[in-house]
Amino acid sequence: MQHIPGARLAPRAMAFILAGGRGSRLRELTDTRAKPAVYFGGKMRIIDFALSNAYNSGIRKMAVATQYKSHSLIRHLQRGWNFFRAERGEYLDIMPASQMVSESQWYLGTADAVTQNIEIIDSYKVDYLVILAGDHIYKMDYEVMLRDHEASGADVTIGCLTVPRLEARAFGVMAIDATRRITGFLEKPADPPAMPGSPDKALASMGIYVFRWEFLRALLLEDQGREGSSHDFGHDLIPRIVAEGHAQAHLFEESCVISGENETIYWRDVGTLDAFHAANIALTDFTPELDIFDTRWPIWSYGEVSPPAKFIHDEDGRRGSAISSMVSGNCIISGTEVRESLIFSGVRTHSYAELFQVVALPHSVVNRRASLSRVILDTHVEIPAGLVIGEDPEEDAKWFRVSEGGVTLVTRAMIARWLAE
Ligand code: ADQ
Ligand code: ADP
Repeated sequence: MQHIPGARLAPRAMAFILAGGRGSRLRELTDTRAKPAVYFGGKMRIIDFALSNAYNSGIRKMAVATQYKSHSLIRHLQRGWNFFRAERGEYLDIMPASQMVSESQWYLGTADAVTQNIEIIDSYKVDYLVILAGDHIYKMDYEVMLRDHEASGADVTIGCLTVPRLEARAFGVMAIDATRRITGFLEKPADPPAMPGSPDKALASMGIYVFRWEFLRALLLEDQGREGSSHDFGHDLIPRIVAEGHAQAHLFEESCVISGENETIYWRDVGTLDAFHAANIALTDFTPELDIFDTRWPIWSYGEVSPPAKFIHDEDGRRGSAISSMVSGNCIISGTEVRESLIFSGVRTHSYAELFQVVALPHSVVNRRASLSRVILDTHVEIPAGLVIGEDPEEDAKWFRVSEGGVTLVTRAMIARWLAE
């Protein structure tokens, strides 16, 4: 396609969202659903952030590669992301592993998830592929990154951000020169190299890659036949481009969307129970670092049609209240004191119950006189009357999942075991 200088690049790009990984550090929260399908922020799921970023950036062709426990994720995409119109050139394709290639049932690695769908991507006639992970919380304008890619003429442009050096063990870590060309790349190094002049910091890959499709296509076909390759971007393709071609770093601060008054550069991998709990509860702060009320960069999701949240006195006149909290629709808070908590839709709480820093996922129920502190309730969990969680971690750990940071996750299966004893 002829390129007009200054014209937007996002309409010529496809976003390919990798949503097949398990996210095992979220423990039982990902027993029944993939990490991108895990709920976040009162109404959304984690994948809504990557999809909304792509949509708000002007990208109208998207593919979501699914694999591990994909039912909940696929159902969410079908309900919430069904507004794309093929006649306007808009597509959102769900690409389960693997209907296309006969020899392997599953996607072998992240690059293989793209390779197995080459023909579908070809059919959309796009010039760029923006590869994203479906499991991070952030707001970013990929148009800025696409322009950066075009300007440098690199083979690949990698989104990156500065992280504490020791945390970088979980990431691809890179060294760059003054022109931001990547001169070294190590996938999940045990001893991450520091940034020059900042011994405690490292430059980490966000797992966001921009390629020209023609270039990536050839690279994938070459990698497919390569012996010893795990067909993974971080392990195989990126190190090879850094060594043999031109890989360029794109700094997150260049394209991070900051529109709320108190917003800062915000990116979270809510990959552990502690990180998940903290990031959700932080939304109830007086001035949260992440503004989900931002209408200039809305986070699209599936919103069910439901009655508003209701707060009621019980028959003894005890007030149902929620302070420094967020409460979704279809909730009934009856005679319960809720503080610093995030309550998803369809939750019911009853008299004399107390909730402090609770993340209550949809349709969970808290019965009378239960007291919960720093707890995550999975969907449809029913907390029995009088149960106290969060006061005695040793006792809690006998039945529930207590994290390193002292957050307790409660699932339906755990309550069933507790009731059976
Ligand atoms: P990881 O965080 O380890 O490293 P990885 O397991 O490669 O991420 O998963 C990336 C994304 O792909 C996730 O969204 C995951 O759900 C999905 N995924 C994993 N396996 C898949 C498969 N077989 N099919 C489809 N989807 C799959 C990567 C990079 C690092 C970088 C971090 C940033 O390798 O260099 O620093 O992401 O988080
Ligand atoms: P969601 O994550 O979409 O809210 P649920 O929490 O209700 O969905 O369930 C998560 C996943 O587990 C879904 O794919 C659902 O179909 C599946 N699931 C729910 N309950 C059961 C069950 N009792 N046995 C098997 N699978 C279940």
